[in-house]
Amino acid sequence: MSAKSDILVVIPTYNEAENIRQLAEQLLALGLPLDVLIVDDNSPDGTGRIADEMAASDERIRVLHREGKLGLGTAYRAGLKDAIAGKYSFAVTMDADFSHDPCYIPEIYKAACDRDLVIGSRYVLHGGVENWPLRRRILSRTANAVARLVLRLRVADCTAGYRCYRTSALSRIALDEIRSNGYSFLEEMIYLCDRAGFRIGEVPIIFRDRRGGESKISKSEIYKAMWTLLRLRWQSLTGTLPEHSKPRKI
Ligand SMILES: Nc1nc2c(ncn2[C@@H]2O[C@H](COP(=O)(O)OP(=O)(O)OP(=O)(O)O)[C@@H](O)[C@H]2O)c(=O)[nH]1
Ligand SMILES: [Mg+2]
Repeated sequence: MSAKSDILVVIPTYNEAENIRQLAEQLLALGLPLDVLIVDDNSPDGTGRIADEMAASDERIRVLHREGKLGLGTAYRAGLKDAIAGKYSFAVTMDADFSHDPCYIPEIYKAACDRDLVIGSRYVLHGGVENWPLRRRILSRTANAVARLVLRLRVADCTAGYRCYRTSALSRIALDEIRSNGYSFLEEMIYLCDRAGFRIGEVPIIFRDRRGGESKISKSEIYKAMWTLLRLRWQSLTGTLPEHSKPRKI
């Protein structure tokens, strides 16, 4: 870890050999006080090896190797815990495939000065999605609308993975009690953050379809996300959510 870094950028990877080197280079070139943590699940395409090579030549890059594909949610959780343990002020999570353009990080970081969570948002004014097929657009819009409705969230983009968390606020979330291991981690996490009274902001981004490599999202992840929403609503109604995420008394 470099001595002065304020931000840990957490990048979960599974088969991102085509993207990871260029992404890390762009992040380091931003000129921000940031370190990069790549959480790789033993990618068969050698992403982990490329990440190791980069880590060997730049102390701002580290790699967390896991034995196999353990899911996006657990990769985020491991990265967030690392950011807390490493005493970074902020943890930024982003995809490795350039859907989340690093050029937005300075603005997200700026917005984070008076927020506990800032979302790189597709669904606020000036945000958007480019070159996604209609099917993906409809799916994403619907997933967001349902999440907002079921969880009563006012956030425009609840399923975005481009986020900046204030690590001191993260201590109010029982990370180990989050049950979603996959993509639905994003919905569960934002719900818990909202209930824990996080000051949530959104910065517009243009989301672009992945540059190289293949998608890992499957149909079962979509069903799991729906199930997660119902479970969270049920837990809320029955008062069985983790203690930390009870609504604030104002
Ligand atoms: N460590 C780890 N990373 C994962 C896993 N699943 C996905 N990822 C990474 O999480 C990020 C998001 O996954 P994507 O496949 O891009 O999912 P997506 O953006 O919904 O799908 P596309 O739009 O098709 O790219 C990428 O950086 C992936 O490499 C996993 O099981 N473990
Ligand atoms: Mg992607």
